[in-house]
Amino acid sequence: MPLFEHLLKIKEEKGAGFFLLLDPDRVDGKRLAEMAEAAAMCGVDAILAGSSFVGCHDFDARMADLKKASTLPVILFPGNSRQISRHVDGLLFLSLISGRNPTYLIEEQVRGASLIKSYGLEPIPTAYMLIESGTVTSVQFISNTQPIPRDKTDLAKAHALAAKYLGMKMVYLEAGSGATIPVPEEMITGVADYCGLPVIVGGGIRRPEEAASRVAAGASFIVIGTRLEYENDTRYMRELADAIHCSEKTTI
Ligand code: 1GP
Repeated sequence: MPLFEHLLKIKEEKGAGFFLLLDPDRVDGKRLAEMAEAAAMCGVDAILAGSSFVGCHDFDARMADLKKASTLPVILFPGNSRQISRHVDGLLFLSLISGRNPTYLIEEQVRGASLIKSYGLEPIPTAYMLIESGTVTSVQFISNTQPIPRDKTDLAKAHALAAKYLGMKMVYLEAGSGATIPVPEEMITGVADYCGLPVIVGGGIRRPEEAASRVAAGASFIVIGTRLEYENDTRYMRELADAIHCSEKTTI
């Protein structure tokens, strides 16, 4: 089954999906494999791999090891065109549409497209929107773009609708890795209802209640990285999975 269809099925069957973000720049190889194995037993639905805008030198080999250790789909979440590996199930083909920096709107995509084709990877066109979260995040600093203010739901809605009309398949509302405060529920509801695309929400989500309230607000997928990165806390991973899968949606 194509990756995007598989993700839609998860959303349909469980209400929402849980993506564990693993960043090979921040987690060593042994730990990546351990976490990938644990994830499958703890209710995680897919692994997102990548994210740092820097990129480690042996990225491809790290992805191969990660894929070998995982029974879950491994989805690339590339920070740039150098973070493309053949050893994955597909990728979020991101465009940073909240910003006005052509490098992350289209240039990196042009650089990576032919490699994606030659590897036969499934790209999922995804509108990546950075949302203000209390501090300057790495994405904001490296991309040199302004996040959408957290109280400007209308602006987020307009960006998401434009993305839909451009043919994008998903929206990613990103507060930034390690964000002080996650994306507000009101914005998630506004965007999900208005554009009707599946909404991925990530950045600064640490507690099961925070994940559950984002699902209740209309998120289709929750991304959690930092909170699970440094400890081998499988019980907590399971609690987060339960919160994401059991939440009642209040909107869509
Ligand atoms: C970052 O949305 C992801 O790109 C996850 O953020 O590391 O804060 O969980 P955290």
